Amino acid sequence: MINDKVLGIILGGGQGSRLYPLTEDRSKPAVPIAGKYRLVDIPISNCINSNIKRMYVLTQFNSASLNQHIKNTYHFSFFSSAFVDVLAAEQTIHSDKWFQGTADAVRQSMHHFLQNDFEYALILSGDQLYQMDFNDMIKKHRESNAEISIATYPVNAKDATSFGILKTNDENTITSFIEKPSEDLLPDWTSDVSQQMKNEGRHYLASMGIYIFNRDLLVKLMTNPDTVDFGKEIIPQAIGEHKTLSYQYEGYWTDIGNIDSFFEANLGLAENVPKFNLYDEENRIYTRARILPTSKVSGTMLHKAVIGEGCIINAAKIDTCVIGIRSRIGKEAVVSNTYMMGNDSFESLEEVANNKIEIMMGIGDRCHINNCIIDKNCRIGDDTKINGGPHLEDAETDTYFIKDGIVVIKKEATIPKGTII
Ligand code: ADQ
Ligand code: ADP
Repeated sequence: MINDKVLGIILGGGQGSRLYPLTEDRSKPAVPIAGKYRLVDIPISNCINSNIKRMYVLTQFNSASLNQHIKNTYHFSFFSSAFVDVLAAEQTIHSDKWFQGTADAVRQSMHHFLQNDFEYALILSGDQLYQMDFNDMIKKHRESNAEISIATYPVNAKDATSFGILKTNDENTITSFIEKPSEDLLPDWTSDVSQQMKNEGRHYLASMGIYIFNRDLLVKLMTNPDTVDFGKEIIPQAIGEHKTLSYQYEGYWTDIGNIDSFFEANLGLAENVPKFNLYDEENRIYTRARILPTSKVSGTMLHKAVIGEGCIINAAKIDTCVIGIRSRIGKEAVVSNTYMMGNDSFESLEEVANNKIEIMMGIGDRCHINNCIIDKNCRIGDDTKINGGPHLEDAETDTYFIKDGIVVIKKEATIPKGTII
């Protein structure tokens, strides 16, 4: 019953510049992951699995594809109070500005939230891969009479500089917080973590950017328009003033806010036992049911391959890849360490002939592709060789983008036959 008291608020993304070019013409929550899902399906599914069924997704862009995805995916009973609503930054009489930061996004949308009956606001990031039952966190929040709770995760020194880092007392009350500390400050910010965490070198307690706020406190904290960000202002200012609890989480959790981590998290799904479990029937990840045919594979050596529905694959070899829905891969192609997002539609052979399409959607014959993200609806001509890796410098053209050695083929791009990258 407790979850009738909780409203989910999903921070769908600012400009999404760290995921560029995947966010070039779609909003961040709509970025496709794991071959058939979108980023926003993760926090929404976590809420549904925790029985929290009233949610807002805050986004900077009013993207048609995001609205369509949410409208077509999350149908609740006519008699239920459940909903998933997208709130895009909008001009109002009070504000003509885009969301200036995470707290500003919440502030500008507050009038929508307050139309609902709730006691706790559960604020979530939209770019993380994890499965978490929020009920336990809410229970601990209530039992300890906290006003704010922050989910926390032990990280190592290398990662600590990209997160909010905090310290707690023996009752798990947060006593201090610093947003993204520089390396030289780190020695002051270690915590007494479990032996296993120590063994893994994870001495720092990071904020997961997952917050519970008591409704009245959130309303109060949102009155100052000069505080625009949770990590930079709201949280550090609230510590000490309002009881703020650390809820330590030790399951799998990863931030997928940049190309490198996005790539790694997707390919991680191809491991023998992936850290993120898509096969847990109790905690399903929901997405749009597309009613696609099964995939067809011929003459391909498959090793660590995750393959979506509706694919037609004639490649020679696929190794450590996530191949998204409706993908087509031509004969004798070798594809490794690649996340191919798939296509929005099928192209029939008649269509190709009638429209004189020279390069079909998908990967052509005899291509060699390694260390690559291929966005949707790309056409990669026969005999193309793309070999990503640390030997490549960061670069950008009309059709591709190289970041940290990963080659990202842009959405709808056509790569001419025989191209070498
Ligand atoms: P960051 O992830 O760096 O740190 P931020 O970029 O503010 O923080 O993003 C938090 C979430 O809000 C992301 O999902 C992002 O897409 C979304 N977001 C950002 N700006 C937005 C806007 N204007 N409108 C809507 N959504 C927006 C935060 C905390 C750290 C914590 C990490 C954990 O500040 O303390 O350690 O999250 O990942
Ligand atoms: P997804 O399967 O990734 O959820 P959709 O099926 O919703 O994607 O389609 C994504 C986009 O592709 C939408 O803008 C949709 O209108 C478009 N689309 C879908 N099917 C076709 C088609 N057969 N021909 C052209 N565009 C299509």
